[in-house]
Amino acid sequence: MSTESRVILVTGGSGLVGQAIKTVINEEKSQNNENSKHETWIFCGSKDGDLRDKAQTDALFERHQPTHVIHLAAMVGGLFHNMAHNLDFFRENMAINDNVLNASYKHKVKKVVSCLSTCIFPDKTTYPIDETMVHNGPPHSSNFGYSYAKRMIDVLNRGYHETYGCTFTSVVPCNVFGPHDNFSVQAGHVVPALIRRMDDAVQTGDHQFCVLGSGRPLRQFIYSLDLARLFVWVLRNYDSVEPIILSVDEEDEVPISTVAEMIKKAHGFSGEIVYDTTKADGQYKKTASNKKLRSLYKDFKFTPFETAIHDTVAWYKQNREHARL
Ligand code: NAP
Ligand code: GFB
Repeated sequence: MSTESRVILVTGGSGLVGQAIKTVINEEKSQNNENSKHETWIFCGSKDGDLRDKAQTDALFERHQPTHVIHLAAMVGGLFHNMAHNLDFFRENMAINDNVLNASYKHKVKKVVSCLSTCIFPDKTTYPIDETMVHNGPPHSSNFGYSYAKRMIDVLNRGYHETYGCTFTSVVPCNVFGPHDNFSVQAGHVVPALIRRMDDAVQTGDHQFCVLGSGRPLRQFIYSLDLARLFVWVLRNYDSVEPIILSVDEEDEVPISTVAEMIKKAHGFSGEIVYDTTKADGQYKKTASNKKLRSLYKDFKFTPFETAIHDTVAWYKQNREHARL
């Protein structure tokens, strides 16, 4: 780890992953961690500049003069939000990504770490999925807009590296959840949506709780604070343009029904869980290999899924009034 002073701009810093990185960095600073002594961290949200707009993006970079960028800003949502807004997901994320990477190049940013997702891989594929498979076929139809926009980050990274030698890379998280998530019933991902809807059910004394879809699809889930620690590690230690998957192990994949049962247990909900199979399941599975990560960061310990669910439910109950709904 070098000791030159760094200014790290985190786009999307007000969101689920950005706030987790902020928590991790604050922990490091309180422990007087050697690494963070030379680092100034700036966490931005859309109020600091709408990154769909080129001039506002350039102004943000002019204002902060970052040496490094963690690029999280994006239009983000769960399955149902993607299905309803594929064009917006494509156009907004294409604009944001092109503006942020072009501003990074123009302001001579030494390194950019952007964010893909395991849901952007080809729908028809062999398993486990690995980093070489990003462009090997069309993504699942439910989120083709978001998926193609995210894949273009990888294309832009390779273009800026080939043309200008930029160190622009990307990480590929599996499904993320944790404090500061988007708990919107319509737009949120499955974990925050179930947490919020089951909390409502407890509050109203319902005896039945409806999970959308069959509950059979399989997902790998990473706790936002674990992802944050891995993101900071990538920023400080990983310099390849090739994407790197940041996911729990393949065998930690769980069906949605198990997620619902865990959230039920964390809420102490005594009612019955039923499944509305008239609603979409989305991708059945997107099992990703974390072998590359494990080969580079051998002793990383993931938070046990049940603990992470319990802590996220507790956070939501304590922050219900000002959580994103
Ligand atoms: P999030 O909670 O929805 O946060 C999105 C962030 O992007 C917010 O800070 C938001 O700012 C910002 N943003 C959105 N549109 C913007 C715009 N036009 N200009 C400037 N900022 C804008 O999302 P997240 O879950 O933290 O996702 C962070 C990254 O992880 C994204 O790139 C996402 O694709 C990726 N990812 C997420 C998951 C997951 O399961 N959540 C899985 C894989 C990858 P405001 O708060 O001001 O709106
Ligand atoms: O997190 P999620 O919305 O998105 O999970 P994906 C959807 C799965 O959870 C489907 C079930 O199988 C749904 O049927 N589910 C059950 C629910 N109840 C609910 C509920 O109340 N809300 C939601 N949202 N789902 C996304 C991609 O796929 O993965 C995005 O579309 C993004 O682009 C994200 O990348 C990480 O995991 O299916």
